[in-house]
Amino acid sequence: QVEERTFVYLKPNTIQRQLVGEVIRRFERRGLKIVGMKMLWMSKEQAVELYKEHIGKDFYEPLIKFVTSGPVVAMVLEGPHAIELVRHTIGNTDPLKASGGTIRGDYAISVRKNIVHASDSLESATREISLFFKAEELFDYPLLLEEHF
Ligand code: YYY
Ligand code: MG
Repeated sequence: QVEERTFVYLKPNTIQRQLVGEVIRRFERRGLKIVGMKMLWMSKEQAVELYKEHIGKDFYEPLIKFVTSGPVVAMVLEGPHAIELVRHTIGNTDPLKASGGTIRGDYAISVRKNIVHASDSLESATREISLFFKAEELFDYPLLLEEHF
């Protein structure tokens, strides 16, 4: 089992739509461990750094404006193959392509406001976690139910 950590944040519309509990519940039900979590209002600088791979694309400016438009809930999730597992759990970027049963497939109607972000590789997970969390904000603890998953 490859234990991994991945970066996830619930986008501003998820807080506005009061879906925070719904979304976190799905990650918990999957068996993922929350090792860090906080509410924050992303600065323009943080958003630009997070989405630097998309600079210049047509959706880039509205994306930066949207993700800095209100508070978000950021977390680090841990588990076996957490990076890929979380990407499967959230579903396709485009809600039109996201299957029912995935978070985006069940709650999103627009690509930009697609509820949640998750790292897409080990490299991006490492980079994104360190962008938003200090080492002392992440916690190592046993999940007592781990043996049952
Ligand atoms: O990693 P993921 O969030 O699934 O998609 P990316 O291709 O990295 O795009 C980041 C972000 O940009 C996406 O969650 C919504 C927004 N976006 C958009 O508004 N329009 C697109 N055509 C593609 C992406
Ligand atoms: Mg991405």
